[in-house]
Amino acid sequence: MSHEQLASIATAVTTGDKASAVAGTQQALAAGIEPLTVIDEGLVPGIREAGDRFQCGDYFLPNLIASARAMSAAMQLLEPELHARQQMARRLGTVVIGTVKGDIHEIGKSLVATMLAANGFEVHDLGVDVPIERFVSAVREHQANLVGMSALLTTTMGVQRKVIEALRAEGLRDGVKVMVGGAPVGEQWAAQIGADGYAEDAVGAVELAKRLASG
Ligand code: HCB
Repeated sequence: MSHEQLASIATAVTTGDKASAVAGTQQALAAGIEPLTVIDEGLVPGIREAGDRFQCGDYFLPNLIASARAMSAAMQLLEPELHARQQMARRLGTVVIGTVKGDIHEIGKSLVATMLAANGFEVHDLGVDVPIERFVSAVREHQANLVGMSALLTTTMGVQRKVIEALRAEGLRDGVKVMVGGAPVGEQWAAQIGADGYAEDAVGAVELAKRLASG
């Protein structure tokens, strides 16, 4: 039964059916399915399928936008649930996070921000299309010890390197750990640009952030 529910949530996201994505998510929560399972096995496969259809020309931008809206609406229901399930017993560190300049992909970055906050980090979410200097000023302003950067486009991933260079030029690099993520990014890229780590998903980002904050 739960597998069917998750599959229909995925279909609702892929087809941009916001009402069904929201209703399906409500039903899944009422049936006791964990919010992370709804994300990992319903929403994420649904949005990835939309991306695949876009890539091969079956979908156009309005389809992708409709899918993203359906996913975001469902995420709004899940975020308080994610928070409610975690104990924010202690502050593990202060994180500045954003999607880099030129890139407006928000869903993954926001999910990572939510999960970090739910796991005891103080999170300053700078949003999307964040200028290099805004990352730098936010690190200074909040005395952050972690920076999270998201980039979903091959054309914007280079900005992650520029932010690291800017942190170095401003004398802030030694005081912060930098983690990167996003579809075109990987371990090798992280090493290449001098980041401290890469995370594939939000759960991995929490583990990485904990490791970096304690090291
Ligand atoms: Co967009 N888009 N898009 N898009 N989009 C992608 C990314 C493509 C791969 C689709 C494709 O062609 N297959 C492609 C990029 C190709 C490339 O560069 N290699 C693409 C393109 C081309 C574009 C436009 C250029 C399309 C156009 O205008 N012609 C345009 C770019 C606009 C811009 O940014 N300047 C565009 C626009 C859009 C929207 C607006 C329609 C919409 C975003 C809406 C929004 O976010 N509010 C959108 C979407 C939804 C996607 C796909 C379908 C899904 C992205 C997503 O939300 N995934 C995506 C296809 C794909 O990724 N497979 C497609 C789900 C989340 C949960 O995963 O990977 O974002 P995530 O995040 C993970 C993970 O990476 C990690 O944890 C997250 C949670 O698990 N993580 C971090 C992320 N950030 C981290 C930071 C850390 O520190 C640590 C871990």
